[in-house]
Amino acid sequence: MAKINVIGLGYIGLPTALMFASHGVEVVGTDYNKELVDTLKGGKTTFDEDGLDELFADALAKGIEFSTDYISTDMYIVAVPTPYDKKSKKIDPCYVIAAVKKVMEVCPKGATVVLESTVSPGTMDRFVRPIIEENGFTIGEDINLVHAPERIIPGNMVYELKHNSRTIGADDKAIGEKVKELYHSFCEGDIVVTDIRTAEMTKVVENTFRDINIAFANELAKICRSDNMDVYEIIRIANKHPRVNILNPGPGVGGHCISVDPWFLVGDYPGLANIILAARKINDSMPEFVLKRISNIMKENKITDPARVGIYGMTYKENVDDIRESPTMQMLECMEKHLAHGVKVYDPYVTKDIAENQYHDFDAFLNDIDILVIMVGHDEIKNADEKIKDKLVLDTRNVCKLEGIYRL
Ligand code: SAJ
Repeated sequence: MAKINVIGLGYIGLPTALMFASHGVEVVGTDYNKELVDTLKGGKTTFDEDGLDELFADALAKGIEFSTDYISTDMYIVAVPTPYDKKSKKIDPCYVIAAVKKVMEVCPKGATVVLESTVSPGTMDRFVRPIIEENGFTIGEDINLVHAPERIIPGNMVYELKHNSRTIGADDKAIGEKVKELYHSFCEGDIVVTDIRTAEMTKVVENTFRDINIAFANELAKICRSDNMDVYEIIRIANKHPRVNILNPGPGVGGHCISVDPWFLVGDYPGLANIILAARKINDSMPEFVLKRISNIMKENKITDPARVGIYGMTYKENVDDIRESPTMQMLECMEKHLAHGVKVYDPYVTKDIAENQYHDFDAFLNDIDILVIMVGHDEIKNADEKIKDKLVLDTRNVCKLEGIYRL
């Protein structure tokens, strides 16, 4: 079997590298972050995820290596971040470009470069192919190019890596089939081989579909709030229809995927991506909507001191430790602008001090507040009714079973 060099050991690259290694593929995982590589070499994983530690132990036993160097081999899997430029709304391919340039410095002729990172349609043509050609390689002869976008969901990554179906985009079907076989070393799902542009677009479409559907739920929440209707009861009943499946309203859409990828389409297809843009705006407006709810609840209960308000949950969703683009962090920023200083913050998954007035103990946090705002439905809060029953609760995730509390 091929020896592969996985570039980028973050939320996607690390589990993917471990999964390959634990299924008998020789793997070197590379990341430019020395501290991260040293942690992995020291036998520790770098984030929390169900089953990750067990997978790590297995991969270590099978001989996975970690390095800050790129190695010379015939298969590269690139899994680096792909943010968007906030002004142009287009993809910022700087990490992809840097990684592919580094691969070009060490790769032999005949190597296959697989990009796993989510990219806007056309990124491979516009940014990746020119780098390969500038290095004197002919694509299809000297270097094979593949796009194999990941589909795993944080919180259930290890399971989904194994069981999800996947897409592989390749110029050459035979190369696509070869890469498909490699992924089948661990992936039990169906693997579809197509062309690169289709694979790029399909991945972005999947996340955009979810963003639009969440935006619909969030818009319903706003409509229902404005006219005193119970959005949760309405969704619960509507979803009994065989062709209706409305998602959950919430305090906003965070994470590095769903809140980012739809912007690629808005940036590249202005004037065409209209529903997509509207959905992004609705989801981005939710942290401020929650802030207004808090302000009204404070007025209603004659509480004037923001320091009596406690924000529960800083991560972008439940039972993960990832705070990227999180609604809570956006709401805290918004509070800063409105000079609402002093709110208390707590998240059982965030152990580093990253916000003012952040607590690391649930009981101490509860002790110092009157209003509890649930921004993330971690398991801890789902099972805390007894502890929080004397507080004024605003539950933006509909996870609390107490009666008479405030909801979105
Ligand atoms: N959210 C809601 N209401 C819902 C569902 C989600 O408000 O009903 C919020 C979450 O709280 C979170 C955000 O949306 O803030 C996104 O969370 P998510 O669980 O929907 O998705 P991600 O970002 O963790 O992972 C997504 C997945 N894509 C799809 O489901 C189409 C995953 O399969 C992708 O691999 C991942 O993006 C990615 O890396 O692209």
